[in-house]
Amino acid sequence: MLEWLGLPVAASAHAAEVDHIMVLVHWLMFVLFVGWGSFFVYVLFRFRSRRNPKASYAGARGRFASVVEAGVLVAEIVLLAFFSIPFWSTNVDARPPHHDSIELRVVAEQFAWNFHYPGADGLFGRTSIMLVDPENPLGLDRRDPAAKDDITTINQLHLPVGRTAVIHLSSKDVIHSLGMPEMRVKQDAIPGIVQPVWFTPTQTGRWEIACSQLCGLAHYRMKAFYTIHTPEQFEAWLDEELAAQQPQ
Ligand SMILES: [Cu+2]
Repeated sequence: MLEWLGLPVAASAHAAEVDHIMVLVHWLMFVLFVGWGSFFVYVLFRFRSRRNPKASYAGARGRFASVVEAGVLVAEIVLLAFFSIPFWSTNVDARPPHHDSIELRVVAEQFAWNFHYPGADGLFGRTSIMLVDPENPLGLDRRDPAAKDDITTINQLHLPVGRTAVIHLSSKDVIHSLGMPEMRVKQDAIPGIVQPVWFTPTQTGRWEIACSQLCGLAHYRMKAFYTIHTPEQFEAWLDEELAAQQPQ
């Protein structure tokens, strides 16, 4: 079934578990589709007007229908209680320990993705809406000491492989959605809310981030690229960006 779904490469630690749940859901849907489809064809034949000129007002008799419905209900409860809810509590609710993760801010806007890395001090510099301009879409205050080593990028996200990335996701204007199919990550970015999202990339590569929420006329071109580097490549990239972005 997994091959039939044609999913993109699974490149994060929790991806296999998401795929497993998707496979189970698709099996259930497949069984329901075949079941309902054959029942529909049977009913067309069995209750054709030639043999049944007068409608039956009594409806179905027997317990078969209720047994099947109870079966579907049990399958759905099993999927929720034994797969989805445990997955959610271990991968979404349980926040990873702070010390070995890499934290960054992602701020969506019509129609671009802004990325903000805290730099070596681990502190995000002050941002202010008053400082937002086309050159400084995040409104980062470079006079703030914590902002000295901050790195900002537009539509280019870089992360190291094997380290948990914790993204603080927000939006400047309307609801957008951070879609990273290869990481099996999708999270709405909502104005006024900072939503944490985390995942651990397990493969290096370069893929696309798509805005997954219809957010305006140019929604279709609100895309960014994300690169998963080896740790050495990532450090080299950080150094290079820091040197390039130092205030003159
Ligand atoms: Cu968008």
